[in-house]
Amino acid sequence: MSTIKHNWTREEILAIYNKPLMELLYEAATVHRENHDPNLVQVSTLLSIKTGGCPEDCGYCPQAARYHTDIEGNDLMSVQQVKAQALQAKSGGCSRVCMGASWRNVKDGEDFDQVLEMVRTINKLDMEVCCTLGMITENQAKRLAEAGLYAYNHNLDTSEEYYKEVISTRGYEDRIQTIENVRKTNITVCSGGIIGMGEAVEDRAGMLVSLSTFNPHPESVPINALVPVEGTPMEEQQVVEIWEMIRMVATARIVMPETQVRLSAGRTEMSQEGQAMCFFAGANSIFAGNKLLTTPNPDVDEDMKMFETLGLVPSKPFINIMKKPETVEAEDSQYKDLGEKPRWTRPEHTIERNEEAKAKGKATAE
Ligand code: SAM
Ligand code: DTB
Ligand code: SF4
Repeated sequence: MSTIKHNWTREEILAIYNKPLMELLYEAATVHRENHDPNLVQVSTLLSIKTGGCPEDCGYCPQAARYHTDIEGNDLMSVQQVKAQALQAKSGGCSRVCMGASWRNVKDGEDFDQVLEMVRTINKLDMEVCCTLGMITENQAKRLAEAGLYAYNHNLDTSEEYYKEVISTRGYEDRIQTIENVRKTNITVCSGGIIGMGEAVEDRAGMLVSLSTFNPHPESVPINALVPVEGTPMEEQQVVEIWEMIRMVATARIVMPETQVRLSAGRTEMSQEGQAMCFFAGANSIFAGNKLLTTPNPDVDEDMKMFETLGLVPSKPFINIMKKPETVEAEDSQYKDLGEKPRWTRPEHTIERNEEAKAKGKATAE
């Protein structure tokens, strides 16, 4: 078994990322085999339970209200709608449903109560439930855990230094605080980031330093390739080369041997041969379904054919824990709605490309 190390430095990680590719692949595949069944892949489906109209200025995101993108916004879905979609995903071989909301942070109240009910409902379908709802407090994390949440996704997105070039409305330290709040419960942590936002290789290594110095490591690390969406500040970014994705996946695998490394956004631009190299390099989970949150994803049939060609088998839910989390009904909850109004950081420095995209959005709307 590989040793689990929590004090990786940027230099060590860069040295791994920049190895000759054949050496990097061999090393990553070896670590992968020592820690995982290389033929198993965990399949999640994404469900955008509340879409668009977000107050944040994340430079990559089509759901930020200030940019003018073509997406269709939606209020919070009903529990019944969520149940129907979860059942469909289950019959398609998905073991996990990941519900995303275009919120800066969770606010106590009716909407959050409804999300808790969605968590209970999916848990009862014997599926893993994941949520990505923005920043959460310790009490909110405990309420999600009590409802039966399996994982909470909260991405660091990039290095602490480059984060300031991407988002001005929230701080890196609040992202870390949220992950620490999740860690105070038995919910597993899903945290990763995006490559292809104009960051340097040093920033990719910096993000992996932040992730791999968490103790324990996140149970799941999504590696997204930026999907450049028209109207966002990053609309003109070049799509990342597959080689960069392969290097990022392999490096994440080596520095976090036991973690599920998730080949996430950007797969529509990748060939199946390219994706196969990512699986060889240690990726062992994906998002399946024709849509991510708002942007396209490969056809489910195509993915299933790819699995067949590669001999990959979708894993059953809860194989990484002893049993599925229990769910407590709302009326039996030991945690109250505290009506919290936490003061999450608002750095509000200026990011030129975000300001330009915002001004362009305003002009188009007028
Ligand atoms: N609002 C919540 C938050 O920001 O934490 C949850 C939803 S947010 C859309 C989830 C993640 O999707 C982001 O952290 C980011 O990593 C990823 N994402 C958003 N837009 C993307 C894009 N255009 N390309 C790749 N990944 C993207
Ligand atoms: C993650 O790291 N990637 C997923 C999930 N976690 C929530 C989201 C990708 C979103 C891509 C852009 C979109 O479809 O809006
Ligand atoms: Fe909002 Fe999340 Fe998109 Fe940022 S990434 S704009 S917080 S939905």
